[in-house]
Amino acid sequence: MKNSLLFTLLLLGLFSCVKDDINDTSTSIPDKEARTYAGGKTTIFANTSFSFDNPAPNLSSDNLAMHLAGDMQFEQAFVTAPAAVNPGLGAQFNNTSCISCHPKDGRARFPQDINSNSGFFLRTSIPGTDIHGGPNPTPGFGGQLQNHAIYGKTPEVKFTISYQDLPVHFKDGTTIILQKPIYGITDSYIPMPAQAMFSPRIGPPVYGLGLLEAIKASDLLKNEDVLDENEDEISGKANRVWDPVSKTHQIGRFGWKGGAPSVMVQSAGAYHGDMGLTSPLFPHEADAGQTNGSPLALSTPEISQEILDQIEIYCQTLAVPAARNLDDPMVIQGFQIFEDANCVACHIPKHITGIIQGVPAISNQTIYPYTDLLLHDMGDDLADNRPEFLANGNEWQTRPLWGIGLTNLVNGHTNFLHDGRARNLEEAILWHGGEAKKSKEYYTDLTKKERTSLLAFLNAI
Ligand code: HEC
Ligand code: HEC
Ligand SMILES: [Ca+2]
Ligand SMILES: [Ca+2]
Ligand SMILES: [Ca+2]
Repeated sequence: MKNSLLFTLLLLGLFSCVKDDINDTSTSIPDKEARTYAGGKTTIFANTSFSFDNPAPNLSSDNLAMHLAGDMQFEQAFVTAPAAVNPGLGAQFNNTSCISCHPKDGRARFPQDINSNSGFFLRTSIPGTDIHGGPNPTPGFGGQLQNHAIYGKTPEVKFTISYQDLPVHFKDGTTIILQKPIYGITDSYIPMPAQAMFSPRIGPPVYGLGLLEAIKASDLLKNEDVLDENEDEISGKANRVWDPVSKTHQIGRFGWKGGAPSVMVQSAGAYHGDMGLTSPLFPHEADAGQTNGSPLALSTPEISQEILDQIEIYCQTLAVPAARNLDDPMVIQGFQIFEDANCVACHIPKHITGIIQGVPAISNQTIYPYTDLLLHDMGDDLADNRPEFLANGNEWQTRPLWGIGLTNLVNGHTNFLHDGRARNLEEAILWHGGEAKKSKEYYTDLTKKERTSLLAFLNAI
């Protein structure tokens, strides 16, 4: 009895020894603890359908009060003036509230009906630039096409869409058919200039943005390699865009081409272009080209500076969800593939934030957003062929990947990329071309199990 127990114990010991050895050879994810706290001290642990809609847990009481006020503003639906509450919508607009395009502070799904009230719209411009080097507004239409209007007014256009099949072949014989959307316009209120270019965009998630804003410009510029001097075929470039607040050029950090320098400018721009609401930052109605709207500055902007300040703090201080399952062997293998496929060249895992005056919660944080915030040529299939400041028609800004695995739980869909064309994470990878072509090919050469592991890693961060 005694002996056989000893024997069993020995066996067990041996077994666990062997098991430990297996664990040791499969590398664990380095900095696991720090990666779990993807947003530093702003991180929250909440795997629910509201994972994106939480104030950072470390906010000062002043900032929290502003955040909560901004939360309310983010949800306000605007209506035709005059009205007792939230007047001033339009005359032309794409949607009526921030939340309708950033549902639960996450991302909008690709609309079934391209002209429904959705998180989708087309930007527009003609060749050349404006006085600040930005997109040259399309005469009569400005920089964005509004496909809705208040009662009695005319939308600028309606959008059209058709699809082209793009087969992708894997080394193991699997084929996947991507659907390439081809956009157009119809029913324009005046003829569309023939040279007009269009760029499709969908509402991205809005958590963690203050942290991205707080990364020092000098740290971002260190990762630039405009002339590809290290010859890895990857040439990140920061966008430099006009900042109407400081009236200088600044690094572009927000929007799918990095076209906005700050949360403030992006948000005031959204009130203006997406909803037709004037503010101290954009005092003229967006529909300046139309005879049916007033291009004049209103004596009182439709959105006050106070609301802009609240909405800014709100978008700056939404908590980042913690990474999950980093001990799962598949996730660990996926991490290794993420490195080996050189996804990390653009989706740079780690950054350290500088200081944002008045918002200590997002200052001096070690974060894992998985982006370089730089522009990259992503190939012809993904191109919009429309420049935006330094971004050419093939370039897009590397997206942060933190929290991306919670998209389905929060938003009930998995539509990714700048216009929501990818129907799942795998398709998002398969759309990568240009500078990311090698990474894409690394992926299509993997076995099914390895591909699943990489997707498991994306779903865990
Ligand atoms: C009609 C849909 C729509 C509405 C309404 C809308 N947004 Fe957006 N939002 C977008 C799209 C599309 C983008 C990407 C823009 C681009 O690429 O230039 C975006 C980008 C952003 C970003 C930058 C996110 C990032 O990671 O780059 C912020 C911040 C933002 N919106 C805040 C707001 C706020 C605040 C409001 C309300 C005042 C609002 N949005 C209203 C569609 C919308
Ligand atoms: C050359 C730079 C580069 C490389 C390398 C790269 N990416 Fe990307 N990635 C981007 C850019 C730029 C976008 C945004 C493209 C767009 O929206 O059209 C993006 C978008 C994504 C998205 C969708 C994000 C969103 O919010 O919709 C995922 C997922 C993704 N990349 C994963 C990967 C993986 C996995 C790899 C490695 C196999 C990889 N990327 C390699 C630059 C890169
Ligand atoms: Ca208005
Ligand atoms: Ca317009
Ligand atoms: Ca390079």
